[in-house]
Amino acid sequence: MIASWGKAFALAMMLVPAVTLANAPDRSIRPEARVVQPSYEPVRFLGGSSLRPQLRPDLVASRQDQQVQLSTSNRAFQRWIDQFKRRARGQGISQSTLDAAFQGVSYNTDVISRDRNQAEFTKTIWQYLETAVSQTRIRNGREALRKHARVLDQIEARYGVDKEVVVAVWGLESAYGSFRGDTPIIEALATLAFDGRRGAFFEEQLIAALKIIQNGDTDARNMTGSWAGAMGHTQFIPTSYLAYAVDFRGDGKRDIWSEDPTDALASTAAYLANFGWQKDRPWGVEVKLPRGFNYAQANRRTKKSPAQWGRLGVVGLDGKPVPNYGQASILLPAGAQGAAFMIFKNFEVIERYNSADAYVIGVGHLSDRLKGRPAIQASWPTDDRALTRAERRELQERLTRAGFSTQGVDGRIGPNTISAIRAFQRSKGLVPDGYASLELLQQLR
Ligand SMILES: [Ca+2]
Repeated sequence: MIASWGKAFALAMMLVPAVTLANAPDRSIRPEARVVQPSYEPVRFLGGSSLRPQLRPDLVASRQDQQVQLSTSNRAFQRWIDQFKRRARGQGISQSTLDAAFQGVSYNTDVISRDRNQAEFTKTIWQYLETAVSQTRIRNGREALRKHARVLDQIEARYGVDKEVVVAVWGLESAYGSFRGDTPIIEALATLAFDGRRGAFFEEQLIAALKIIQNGDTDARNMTGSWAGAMGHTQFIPTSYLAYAVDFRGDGKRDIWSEDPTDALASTAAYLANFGWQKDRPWGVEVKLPRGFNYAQANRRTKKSPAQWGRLGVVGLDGKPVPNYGQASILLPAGAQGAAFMIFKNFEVIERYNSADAYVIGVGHLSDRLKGRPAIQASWPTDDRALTRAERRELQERLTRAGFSTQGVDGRIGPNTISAIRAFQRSKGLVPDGYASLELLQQLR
């Protein structure tokens, strides 16, 4: 989800389940945002696939071996729960909370197989946006704005976060509440904590989930969500819930699980407000770059006022300098061949929810469409496709061998790889946009 796991999960709201490319638009819980990294920041893959170890040998063995493995796991799991309960009591969870929460909990093989089988193939930004900001999602979002107009206005007034942005998050996280997840959270988190891959993270989430139950906001039976622990209409993970969820009506419960989305939407607004949302300011605007633009400046670390960018020839689609919405950088999510955006402080605020560029653009653009603003105007390089993980590794190996070191081969297109790509592009007289395209890989072959 974010550059480093510690920071990532401390700040992020949620985990993203793998969603396969075969999903029809708008039926996914949320569109897969693990887009091939096109921009100028570390890749911040949602599901952490970049840090994912290979399938364990014991789970790629024959079916029979798997069954043996799983029954062993369940016995070991029950022993782990006993030890975990001692640790939980040390953190203030009562015996009665633990007894109630762990009633009927067993090793959940479905959670593990989902955790292990995240997609190798990723989407390009335009494929992602086709689903994330589809006509259906726009239409349903406008309907949600109408249906919940009163409470959304109240939430906007209290937290100063544009209601269309709150609704856009809702639309991407759960298709406006349609897919909130029905996996029992305690069982899922306990299974993931026991499993050990990112075990410390999931144990922290499990403790947080137990605190939520102990506080009386909900009970274990109602505490459901995604297989990876994200809960409710806007998919809060337990630690984010404890830190940021709100009880909007003051009925004593922060209820993000119920059919009524009020607390979940208010919690989302509170979260975005906490990280400095600037009301009525854009996340970003589509811009035109001048001929001869210095692509090395399309970099998250390079910030200028819209007027300064205007003097360099970077203007809005109307040909005029962009209004002064504050310091901005230029983002090219598909390299020099696709749309260009001037992005502002609110881009960074949405990143606190989920820091994949594609997700932020998806939320931002969906919110624009809900405000009646136009579609993205530029065309995308649709002949291109996203590199697979194997191809990203190959790209790094070949760049490094050609004398453009990527400082390691991990299949993640982070700042070192982007710098190496730019250096290679410059050496070949190509546009140094740092974009990891298939064409670039073919040139290296
Ligand atoms: Ca409430």
